[in-house]
Amino acid sequence: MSIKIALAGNPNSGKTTLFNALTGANQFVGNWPGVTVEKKEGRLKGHSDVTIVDLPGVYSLSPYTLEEVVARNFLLGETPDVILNIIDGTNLERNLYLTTQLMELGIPMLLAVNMMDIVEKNGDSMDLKKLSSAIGCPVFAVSALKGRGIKQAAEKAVSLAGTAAPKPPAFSAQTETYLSVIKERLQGHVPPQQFRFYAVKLFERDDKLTGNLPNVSDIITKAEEKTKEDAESIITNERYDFITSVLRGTVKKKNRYALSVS
Ligand code: BGO
Repeated sequence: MSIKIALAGNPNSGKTTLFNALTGANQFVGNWPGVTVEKKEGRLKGHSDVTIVDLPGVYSLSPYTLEEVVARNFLLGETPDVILNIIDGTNLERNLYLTTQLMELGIPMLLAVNMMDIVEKNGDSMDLKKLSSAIGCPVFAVSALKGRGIKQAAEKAVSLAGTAAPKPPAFSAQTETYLSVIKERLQGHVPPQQFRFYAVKLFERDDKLTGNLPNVSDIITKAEEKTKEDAESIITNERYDFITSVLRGTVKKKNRYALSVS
């Protein structure tokens, strides 16, 4: 059985370094269908049946850049077996924003927290067990540059194929109520494992993806009137609230005056 692993992460998270270390010379370069964005695939060293697809580096899965559209079309249309999400350990808060969206795709996933050599050099520490249980997927400390932890992370990624996907991030009860009404309307329109992703996208008025899906403007209007915020901001705030709760007690910075998260 062949396994496809999607490598996803922010620009500058170390994605290229990790991809090169995991695949070595076994790489094929092309273009994503219909666009001039470079597509790189490679065979995982020691596994002739495992392909790693290097997604464009993105901060979000919104419809605003070509890279984001390419990344999400692949994740939704090709449904890889596993997502290997690389995040920069020196900037967890910003990097986890993409993670909250990857968690909604219904695909097994793991996190590789990269740049751990810098984190350690700075004297900072993080409780990866806590991070793993808060996110609901395996977490590995790695240094792509030094080759530390990457083999273990890749082997774990292979073993996750066919297992359960993480639960999506929990939003406030009010927002969850809106999303569950939208999910009801999505029955029969998209695969069940993608209900959550599409429900959020419909709520955000992301019509690049949702043009032919049921109308939910009544729910959006209700939510916006109640919160006095636009729907897209409601979701962004929910994501940052989730990230704040995930990071609480997870990260210890040596210089407490530089603390962004405690
Ligand atoms: C330069 N540790 C450290 N210390 N650095 C890392 C690690 C790690 O674990 N992983 C990656 N880097 P990309 P994207 C650079 O290129 O893989 C470094 O965008 C430089 N270049 O070496 O390209 C990596 O694919 C000059 O750094 O990321 C690279 O996700 C001076 O992080 C950068 C200093 O990695 C981005 C760094 C000319």
